[in-house]
Amino acid sequence: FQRGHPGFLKEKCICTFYSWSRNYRGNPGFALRPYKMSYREVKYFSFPGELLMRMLQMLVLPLLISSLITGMAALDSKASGKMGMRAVIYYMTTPSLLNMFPPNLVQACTQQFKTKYGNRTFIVSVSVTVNDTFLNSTNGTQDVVEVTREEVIPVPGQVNGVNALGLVVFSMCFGLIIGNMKEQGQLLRDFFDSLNEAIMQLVAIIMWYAPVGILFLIAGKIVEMDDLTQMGGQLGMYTITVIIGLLIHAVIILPTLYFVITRQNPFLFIAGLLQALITALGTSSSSATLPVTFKCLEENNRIDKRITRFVLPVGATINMDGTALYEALAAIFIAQVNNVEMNFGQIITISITATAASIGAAGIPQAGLVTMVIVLTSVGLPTDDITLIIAVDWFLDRLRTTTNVLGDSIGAGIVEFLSRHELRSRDVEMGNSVLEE
Ligand code: DAS
Repeated sequence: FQRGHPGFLKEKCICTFYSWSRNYRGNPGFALRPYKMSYREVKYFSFPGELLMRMLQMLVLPLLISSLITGMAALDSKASGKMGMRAVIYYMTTPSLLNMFPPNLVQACTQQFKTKYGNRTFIVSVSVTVNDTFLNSTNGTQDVVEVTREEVIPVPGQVNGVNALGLVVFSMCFGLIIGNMKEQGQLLRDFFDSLNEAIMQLVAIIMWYAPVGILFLIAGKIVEMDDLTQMGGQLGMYTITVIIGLLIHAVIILPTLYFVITRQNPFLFIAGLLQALITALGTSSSSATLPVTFKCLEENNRIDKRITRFVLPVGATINMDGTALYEALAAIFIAQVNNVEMNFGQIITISITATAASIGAAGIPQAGLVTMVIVLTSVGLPTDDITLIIAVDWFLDRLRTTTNVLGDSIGAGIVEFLSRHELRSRDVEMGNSVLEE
């Protein structure tokens, strides 16, 4: 770009940032050649972000097991039954609330996506940290790499290769059992309590590094993007529609629900979650953010540990409001692309299946893309049109994950408020038993 061209500054910043590269061909004028990072440089650049992802991911399974077991063990079956019912009702209502309006939102905001890409696959800048597929860049033009969904998107419902949902169910049952074993279960209860405490200490240490990791995670993605203007133009309206939907949920629906039930300031509550929301934005994984969500709720918002240890692991696995909205919007968008008119019944089907599909999505990057196949199939839409939206998914995944984490946290606040009587009576019982001893 010549001096004065709006892209000059951006191009100059990018090239200055990578000026050590052999591809930099500065010339006496101000024109700077665009720099294409090689695979190796993308790998090095994304390392600091990948390090944070791996550190958080290594904690997810031990934290999920220890927190659920200690949480369930701390409750008697009566209290956990009522609390569980409240949590499940919350999990079912929030995504349905959210999915009441996508059709109008899509009709209002998204213009018809006329130019279909045809059979060509996309120039997809897949994050190197997600898998080792990369783009061959030669002299500024890019050979399109055939990227199949299996390569790009991990297996649904799994965290670190383990079936998270199965682990959640096992931990809840095991926790309930040892919670009702009285003296016999005391050793196990103490063990899992200590394990949970130790993991939370580890989280506190990792959080010192988080700002650096999150910076590189997001910057690494932006740097890899080939042409923001190209993607923005074609999918801009769709992206704006999803962002508006997520914002309505995060800024209006959830805070209103929290205020109506607890009569407390929802934005003060959300302010205590900032670190967790930023981590969700950086990692695009509810599970990887789980340790930070625990820390924010228990330390900043003073939520009872017996609630967080029960609500958060289950919520991070099955309560995904952002994903439910995203899948509903994406399905309606793909219908528009194919000029398929959706009748009211089909739109309700999309909303219901999107809510159900979000339950099956795991809290890992781009899990929502996999379960979206369920939504598209339910209304007979072509599932391979997912590639139409995959190019912006790296960005929207971050936003919907942040909404998911916010939904889980607001749920913990609401369930704690509604369970305050059980918790208090449990404390009195514990107090009395200590006095008796
Ligand atoms: N990234 C998922 C999560 O962690 C959400 C999604 O893929 O839809 O919540």
